Amino acid sequence: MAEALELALGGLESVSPNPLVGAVVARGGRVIGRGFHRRLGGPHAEREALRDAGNARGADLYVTLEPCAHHGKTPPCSEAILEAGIKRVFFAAFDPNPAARGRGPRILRQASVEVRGGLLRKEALAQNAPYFFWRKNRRPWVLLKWAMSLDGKIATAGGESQWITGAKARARGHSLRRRVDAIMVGTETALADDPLLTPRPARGRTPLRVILDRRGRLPMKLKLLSSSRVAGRGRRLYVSVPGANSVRRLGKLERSGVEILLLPPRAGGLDLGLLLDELSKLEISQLLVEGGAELAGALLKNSMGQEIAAFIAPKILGGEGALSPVGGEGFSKLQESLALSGMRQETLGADLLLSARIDFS
Ligand code: AOF
Ligand code: ZN
Repeated sequence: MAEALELALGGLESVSPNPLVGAVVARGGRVIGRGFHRRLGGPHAEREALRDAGNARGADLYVTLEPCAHHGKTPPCSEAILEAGIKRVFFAAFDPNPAARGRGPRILRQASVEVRGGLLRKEALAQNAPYFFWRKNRRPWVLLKWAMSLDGKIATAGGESQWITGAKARARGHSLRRRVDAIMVGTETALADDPLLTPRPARGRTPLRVILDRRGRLPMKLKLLSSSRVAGRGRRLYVSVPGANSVRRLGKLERSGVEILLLPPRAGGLDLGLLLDELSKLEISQLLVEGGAELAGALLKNSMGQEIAAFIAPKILGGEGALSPVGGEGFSKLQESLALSGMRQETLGADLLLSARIDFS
């Protein structure tokens, strides 16, 4: 099962909103087949491992998620397992997908396959934390990313931010973009950076790009709001409130291929909870937030952030007026501050990536 968990990671940049799943076929304690779910819409891990094994009659199957029994984009794994003549199935975690949950194991048991769940369950839950979170809460797992100097600034006092970190760190940022279903920025960041928000180099799919503009302030010449010739392929979603944009402006956005979401107005900012509900309905299970400070502050203050990826450059920017990554009111009491755990570090050239998950129940 440990090997199946390792294999599952092969799908990190290509399966979301599906979970990462790995599978191993073994006979007499020897591995005879390996597989993982490679890409959204592609075969499930079980089928890949069974195909790799060739003849799997009488063998055992280890899989990190319960085998499905439903017809989705692919046929049920339970059928493939029965056809292959697998004798025992070990799986790590139940699948919270209402179309799946418990059905596969039940069907297999009825056909006299021995089925045992819960092997390395904790590890499997941690590996697919975003997937389980989305299924349970019907809100995307929110990963907040920023790049800052060693003294915690995301821009100079003069507003410059390109670039604080080096090429390796920025390439790692693009791999984070590939993992998620959508990437979002607030108004100030869209104005200051005029970002494209596409994973580069481009390979596979382009995540949905979400641009927030409550007051209808963003100029139409921004790359993200321009024609798809400039913005690149892939869906874009412009979020505002009714009345903030003229009908003409909205029409122009639509002609540029931008989709529009108008949320009911709310004092003090966009209704981010409602926005996350809407994104979840669009099958956004993981959302990467790339700034700015105000948006990060609002999300974190309202328990809408689950993970942080902080790139840190060995530079000092200084300046009281220079922004730090999390704005807004903050937490005035230490006791109310957000606690994170599982902090991991990666060295990327001269820079560091620190990532951690926010503790929540
Ligand atoms: C498995 N093995 O490797 C994966 C499973 O649209 P489909 O056909 O790809 O089905 C997607 C759903 O199947 C997904 O939401 C989750 O419930 C389950 N994923 N199941 O048996 C796998 N990736
Ligand atoms: Zn399946």
